[in-house]
Amino acid sequence: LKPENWLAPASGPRYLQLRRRLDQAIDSGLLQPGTPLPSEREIAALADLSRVTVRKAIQALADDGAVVQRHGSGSFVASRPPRVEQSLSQLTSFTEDMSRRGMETKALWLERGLFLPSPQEVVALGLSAGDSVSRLARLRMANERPMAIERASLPVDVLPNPTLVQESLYAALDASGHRPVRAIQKITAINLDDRDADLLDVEPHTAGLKIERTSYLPEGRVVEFTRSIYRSDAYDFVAELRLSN
Ligand code: 16G
Repeated sequence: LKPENWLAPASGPRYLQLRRRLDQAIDSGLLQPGTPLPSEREIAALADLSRVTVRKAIQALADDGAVVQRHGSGSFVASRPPRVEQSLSQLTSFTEDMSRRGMETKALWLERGLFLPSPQEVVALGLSAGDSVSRLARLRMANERPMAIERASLPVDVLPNPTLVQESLYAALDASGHRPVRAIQKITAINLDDRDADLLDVEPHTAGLKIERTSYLPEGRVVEFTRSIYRSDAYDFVAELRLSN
């Protein structure tokens, strides 16, 4: 472990700078899960910081779960849950994706019912004056870990009773013969606001992935307009590209 790899200058309080550097060293694999951190004394000497500052940085990493402190034997890089590799070429549901990986899904409902549509929903779903909209907002979890916040809007005739959706929206749409067959998805990088960061159990202002999915029925009508926020530390989105001729 060469100090020049992880002790570049930065701004802010010194213990936070050090914490960020160590975090980056962990993220990049320079410090591997399960391996010990250098001792407080070594880090203090390498980084030219006081031991109090180093202790504060390590404590902050421990509070985040990035390192584990073992009494008498120092601090170790915590093991991280594996990232999910999600294909962008298949129109699947969260429940299907997670169960295929043998992961347990859970939903925490944030909103579920019929509402007056926002102008954005009117446009996205092609609603007429006076139409209501069926809304489902959920925090989605896999193996007890929050993965994404999803806010789905659907035309009422497609989903007249959102409160009847148990866990999987697509299972409900399957059952009523409204399963989408095509979707357009847009991914945008964002910084999480305090509320979403709290729900996803990450630091405020962490990077997140905003994903908008508009799904269509075979006859071309929009069946779903969903705005999701996915954890950027939990997902890799993968698409297969082919040479077009
Ligand atoms: C996925 C979709 C979401 C869809 C949901 C249905 C993305 C970004 N979003 O999470 O649009 O509503 O699956 O899942 O992939 P469910 O059937 O488990 O409710």
